[in-house]
Amino acid sequence: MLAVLPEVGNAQDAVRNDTVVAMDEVVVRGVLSDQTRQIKDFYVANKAATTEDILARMPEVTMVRRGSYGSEPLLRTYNSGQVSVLIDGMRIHGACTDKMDPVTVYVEPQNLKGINIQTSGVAQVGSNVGGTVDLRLREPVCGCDRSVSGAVSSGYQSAAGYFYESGQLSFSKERWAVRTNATYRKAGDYRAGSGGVVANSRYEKMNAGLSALYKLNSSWNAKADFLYDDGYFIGYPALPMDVGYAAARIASLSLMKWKPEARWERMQYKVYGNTVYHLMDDTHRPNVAMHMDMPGRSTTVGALGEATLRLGASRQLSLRGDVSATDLYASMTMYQLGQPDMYMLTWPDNRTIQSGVAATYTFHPDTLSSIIVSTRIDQFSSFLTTQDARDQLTVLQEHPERSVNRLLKNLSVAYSRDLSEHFKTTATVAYAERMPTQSELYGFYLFNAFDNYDYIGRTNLKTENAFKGDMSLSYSTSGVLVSLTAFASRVNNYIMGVYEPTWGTMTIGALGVKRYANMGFGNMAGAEAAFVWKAPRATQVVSTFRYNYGADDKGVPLPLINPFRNISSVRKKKGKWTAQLDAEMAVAQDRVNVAAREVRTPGFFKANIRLAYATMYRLTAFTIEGGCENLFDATYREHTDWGRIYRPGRNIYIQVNCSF
Ligand SMILES: [Cu+2]
Repeated sequence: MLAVLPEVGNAQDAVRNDTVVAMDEVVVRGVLSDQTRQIKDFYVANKAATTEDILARMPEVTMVRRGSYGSEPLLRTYNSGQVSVLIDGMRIHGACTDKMDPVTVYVEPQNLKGINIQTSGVAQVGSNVGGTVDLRLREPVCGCDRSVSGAVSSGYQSAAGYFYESGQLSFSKERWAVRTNATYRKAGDYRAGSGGVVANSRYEKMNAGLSALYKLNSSWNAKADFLYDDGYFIGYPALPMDVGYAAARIASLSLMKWKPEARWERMQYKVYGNTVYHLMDDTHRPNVAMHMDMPGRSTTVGALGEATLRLGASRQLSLRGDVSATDLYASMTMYQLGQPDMYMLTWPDNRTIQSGVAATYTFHPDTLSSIIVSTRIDQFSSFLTTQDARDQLTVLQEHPERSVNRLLKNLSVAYSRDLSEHFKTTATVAYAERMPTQSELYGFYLFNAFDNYDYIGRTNLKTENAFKGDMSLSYSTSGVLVSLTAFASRVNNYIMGVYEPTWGTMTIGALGVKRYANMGFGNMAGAEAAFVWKAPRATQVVSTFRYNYGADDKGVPLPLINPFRNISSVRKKKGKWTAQLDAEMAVAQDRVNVAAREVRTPGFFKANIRLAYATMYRLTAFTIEGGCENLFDATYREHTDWGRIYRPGRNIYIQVNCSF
């Protein structure tokens, strides 16, 4: 909702209330492009920020934290099964049954062109009830002044003894361009606010990307992308296990057309494949009753086509078609002294085949207003692929051999109107459906450390659907942007774990077994506001607010809903110096879900101070930045942090960047 920034050729995003955070020198169009840069500085607080740090500052995003790395992004009040996270429009599925590897860990800010968040209306890229996070990959650029350019960064942070190193190198010719980058992060166990060290919170990872572009003619480009990500040890203090090794390989080939004056203005065809491997590790934990091996793998292949058709000065049609197939598997082997090893499939081998078509029609009934009608239909088919998997699920379910087929229907209408030169309003109504997740369908004794229950899937779940509405009002001048959005939705056939008192647990210490079932409905509502001010004397002010509310059909609060929260930044530039002061606060969350064993979270206040110095020597730019996060060493946690583990305390950082 924050910045309403149409990307080139993507005008419907402008009205649909979406956020596009531009990561760098992105070509943006529209009256708010000035505010973009301010907002970009606000989101990317320091150069070592991870993709999840950037997401955490966006008002519509809630991060579920289980360790220092691998936080799971949720949108507004929706849980992860209700939200789609994509990389450049590609589907990719984590390989961890415990959600340790949200897709956002595989993309570094260095790989990113922008983050596209869609919260209202129907997502063109996939059926879901909660919205979409699409991580747009950066593209190499042809015809640059300098044929070779690059950057190196190095940094240190005190709270976790953390090192950050990254490098980027680009080649640019008239017809072709190549971009490569690599990032290495290594953090020790961090120190919490005015307290001790949080054991098993360290991590180490390596990410690399290669992207090559070839100009076929004046309007068509061919592009190849490859992303490589390896995590060697990633600690999850809120979970009983850590990650020993995690690997993702993501590849795609695209053909893209961009011809502004043509009838078929924009086209893209893409084929892609990705695989994620995940291996959990309990060897660093003391007093483990029974050691376990828990590997998982996901493999996805897919293809997509997109086109934007200009139907005259005021009408436009965007079309998308996509297909994908995802194979998932995860198992658990338990080693108990003096007894035979016990092996079971936690995600019995399964395949999900998806195909969908989407269309968005934009038109302007008059010069002041626009209407966008979006629709998407998806066909899903999930089934078990091995006899072992079918044999295992026979224990629980009546017809494990049958495939689960669902036809998902989505429709939204958005109306937007300029009320005056500076005021603009948008209203959206939508109906959306989603496919149950593979854990909800096939999960077999998946231990959930949040409520301490083992979870079991069910293949005859009904399709979850939502009626959604939102309204926003924005005021913008050359120096000020104020926006306010309010939203409400009802989710029917809400999928949740329900306690099965007669079933025995598998995990030692688990309180019982819950099985996924459709509840009646959930009611959700909330509001977000943003204030951006280009103040005199090179000073900028950005402040964002959000409030979320969720309750089930009996009025019981839904779990993992953050309370009222505000983040504000003041930034001032003088000559080569930039100084920034951040304040983050949240009120206490008293609305908790007792069945999910949630407890009250106290409110907190946190301040950060940042200083940067930038200079040029010949053609090389140097930046030194430093600062102190959590200046007053506050002991705090957010409501969606698992395990009541406190966040890092005072953290002094320094970062040196050099680009040529
Ligand atoms: Cu895991």
